[in-house]
Amino acid sequence: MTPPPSSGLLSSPVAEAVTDIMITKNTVTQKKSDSCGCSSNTSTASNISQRMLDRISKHPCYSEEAHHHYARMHVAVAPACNIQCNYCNRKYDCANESRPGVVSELLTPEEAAHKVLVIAGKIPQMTVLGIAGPGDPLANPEKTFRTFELIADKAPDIKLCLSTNGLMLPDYVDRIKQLNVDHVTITINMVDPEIGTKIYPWVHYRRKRYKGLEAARILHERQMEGLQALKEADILCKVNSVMIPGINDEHLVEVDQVIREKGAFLHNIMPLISAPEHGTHFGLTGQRGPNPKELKKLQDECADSNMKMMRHCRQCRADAVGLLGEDRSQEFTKDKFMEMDSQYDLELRQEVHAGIEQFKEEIKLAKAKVKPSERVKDSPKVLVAVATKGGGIVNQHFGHAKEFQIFEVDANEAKFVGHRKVDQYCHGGYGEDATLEYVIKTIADCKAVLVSKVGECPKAELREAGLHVVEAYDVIEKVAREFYDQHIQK
Ligand code: CLF
Ligand code: SF4
Repeated sequence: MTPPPSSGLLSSPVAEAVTDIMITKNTVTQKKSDSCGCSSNTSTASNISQRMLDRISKHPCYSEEAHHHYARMHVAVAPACNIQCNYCNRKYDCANESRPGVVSELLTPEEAAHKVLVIAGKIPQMTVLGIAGPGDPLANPEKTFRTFELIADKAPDIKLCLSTNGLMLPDYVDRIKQLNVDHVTITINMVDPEIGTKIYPWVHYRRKRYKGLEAARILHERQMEGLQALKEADILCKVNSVMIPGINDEHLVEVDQVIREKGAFLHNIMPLISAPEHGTHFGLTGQRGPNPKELKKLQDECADSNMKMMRHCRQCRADAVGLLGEDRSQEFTKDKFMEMDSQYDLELRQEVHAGIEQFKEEIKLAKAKVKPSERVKDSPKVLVAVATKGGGIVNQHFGHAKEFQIFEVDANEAKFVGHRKVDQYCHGGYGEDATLEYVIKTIADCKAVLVSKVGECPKAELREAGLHVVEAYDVIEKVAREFYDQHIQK
């Protein structure tokens, strides 16, 4: 059982709204679900202007803070692609912005617009609509732009977002600007076409197929041109890079420098996921992906030069719905959402957003309370694993977690640095030993696991593996910092 909320903050309805919001007429009621959902501190970085903060504060990908509270959705309207990446099998969704091996249901722009309106009503904290596949959105410009037009017309408060491989981007920046799409992601894996030849076997450009160095050079030049054009148009640009050990891992430090110089706002380095069963070139040739340690090391290296490094990406599906880290897409398959009526209600959405903003302020205050008055120098850093359904709260049972958020804690702060996916350990009263073993292995480099509740048996095993077990229902940073002061500092 979840302990009763102990403060005003935790009993805030919005705190509980994260995974489960039910709308009744003009009222929002929330129920707590029994089952369990840069440096990436982009939104808190002191070098970000207020205007910029306003642009990203409700975008769960561009702001690490926002991703605890606001949701995004994708619509799969763009099937075609114009390049081949060695980590992609075109039977599946675009792997530049999606988890490999997933197939999304293709929609027409009209179906997509209906789906957005349905979900905007049912999940009012959904603030961003992204088009990220299943192919490349700009290889399908008419479908992509028609979808944006329909949504902008009917749901003006929803931010529009686009992800592309960049090949056709320079041709469409004006149109993107015109449609008020304020966030564009380009996947850039290299700034050296020689390295590009190991990632891209061909590109299809202006009705001609190019291979080898020529192909990689065209893609590189178009990506740089697109990046520049976005900057000139004042459109926020995030760059995704897939980290491929032995191919571009060391090179990504240079990519990071180049894209920052050219005005990218945020860099998201994602691990290559390559499994032979996905049938990709890399999967079939045994190219491995990085482990979490290697990924963090590279992200830290790039973050040294600039704070804006995204670490909370979940490599979502082309039809993803919900908070990052939770997948509600199966609640809204085509056969289901086509039967649902749109309940889009701008006023109600604004009310929910105001509640979330108020809740965020309360979290900020709770964090400030555990911040030392003076910065402690050379304080050792430790990792802790957190079970959370969102909202910035430790609020999930150990056995219900499908991922753990990883925070790096020292005497000054607790900083989100990543997440680790796991299989859910508890299945209605029983837990599998093999799953527990796997979960413990996944978070073995952490000093503690912070959960709302855990059974005696897993608790004993976690302790035996050297992890402290902290049971709490409170703001993540507060619980993490208090743990640090009690067990590490002393
Ligand atoms: Fe979608 Fe991408 Fe927009 Fe986000 S996802 S189009 S910027 S709304 Fe986000 Fe998903 Fe990572 Fe993409 S977590 S894969 S970064
Ligand atoms: Fe696949 Fe996306 Fe690459 Fe196209 S751009 S080949 S869809 S990963």
